[in-house]
Amino acid sequence: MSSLLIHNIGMLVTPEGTEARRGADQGTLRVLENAWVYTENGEIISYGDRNMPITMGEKLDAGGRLVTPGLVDAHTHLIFGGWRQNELAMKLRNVPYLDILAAGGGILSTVKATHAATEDELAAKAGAVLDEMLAFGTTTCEAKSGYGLDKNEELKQLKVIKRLNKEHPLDLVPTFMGAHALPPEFKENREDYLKLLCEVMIPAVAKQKLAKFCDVFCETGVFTAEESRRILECGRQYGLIPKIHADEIDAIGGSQLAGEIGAISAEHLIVCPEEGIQSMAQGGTVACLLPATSFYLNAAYAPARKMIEAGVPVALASDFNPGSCPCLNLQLVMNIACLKYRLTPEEVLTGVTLNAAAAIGMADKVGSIDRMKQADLVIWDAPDLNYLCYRLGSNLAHTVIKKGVKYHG
Ligand code: IZC
Ligand code: ZN
Repeated sequence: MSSLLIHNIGMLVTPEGTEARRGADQGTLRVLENAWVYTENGEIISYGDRNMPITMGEKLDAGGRLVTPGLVDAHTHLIFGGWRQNELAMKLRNVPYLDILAAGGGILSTVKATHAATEDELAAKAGAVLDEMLAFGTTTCEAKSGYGLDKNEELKQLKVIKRLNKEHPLDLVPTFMGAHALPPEFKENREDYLKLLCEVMIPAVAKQKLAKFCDVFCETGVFTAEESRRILECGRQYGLIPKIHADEIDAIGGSQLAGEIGAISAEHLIVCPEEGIQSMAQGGTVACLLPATSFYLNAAYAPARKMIEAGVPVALASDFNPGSCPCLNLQLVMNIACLKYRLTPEEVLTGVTLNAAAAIGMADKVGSIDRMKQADLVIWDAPDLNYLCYRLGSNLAHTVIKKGVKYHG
């Protein structure tokens, strides 16, 4: 048995429970001063501010620092070949994201670079990204395919996710996103690609148990709301839980659809209309917001406050990808969520921990400091949560603990 007692915690801050927190509950945290956490075999056994257990196992002095749950990144496009730094000059000339895509660049250029890469190359590259994520305090991460757009190429990406989940300390949760763009060769026959998705790719992914979720880019020039419905319903028949990229650039019905079909989460929601918010509130959908993408696209910010007021649980994620957000730093996401969404530090912490875990079906295992959950914790170079959300641009993660094992400390 291995055990770890973290003591001399100046402030322990965490949301509580195994479900997404909405409304006023999103901003209600448990706060303990002069606290400790005791873990055994990678699980949280107990914590408190009194009656610290006497143990012969390993001890870690937190030095009076802040401790929170490990951060959960609920939305990443982790596996890809190449980068897209060549798009920066176009962005600076105000060429829109969807125009770059329509001209065969954007996602489609990453598709080419991903096809050209071997599984080993993709794993080495994404593994280095995961190392960096862990150093910034992320202990669980969702990862999408979607740069294959072809059965074997999509399976290749998902196999890399499966392999990294075994090899790397971070937990990875896989999402199939074959509906990320329409391959150019299907431009004149969209129906054939929809059939390929529903009749070939989704069944193959499900058979090999390579994904937990199915995601669609519901956007002008990509997939319509009706096409998205069809793909997500098909995925569900094969056991893949629906997720959707909705209202990122244009509101074409994605958020309404998310609530109607009971999607576990809807992502982006930059231009989410009132009806979309209501639909998500009714459908129990988590709004997974990506503030660093708004920053990077010089776009508007999702109406996060309205969502919280309407009882929609808000999660916050990086959207790490080579185009619209080449940033994996959830601390920066927390800063932007405070400053631009006007969320409180308490609401933000719930957004990057428990609600993010709920958005990827992991709220029973991670996302809070609760008994029997995984011992995923971060000791921050910060005295309290306000300080963590206030400092900008430094990595404040002091020690990152994943399943009771210490990293970067
Ligand atoms: O590669 O541009 N929005 N998909 C939808 C992305 C951004 C990733 C990309
Ligand atoms: Zn995305």
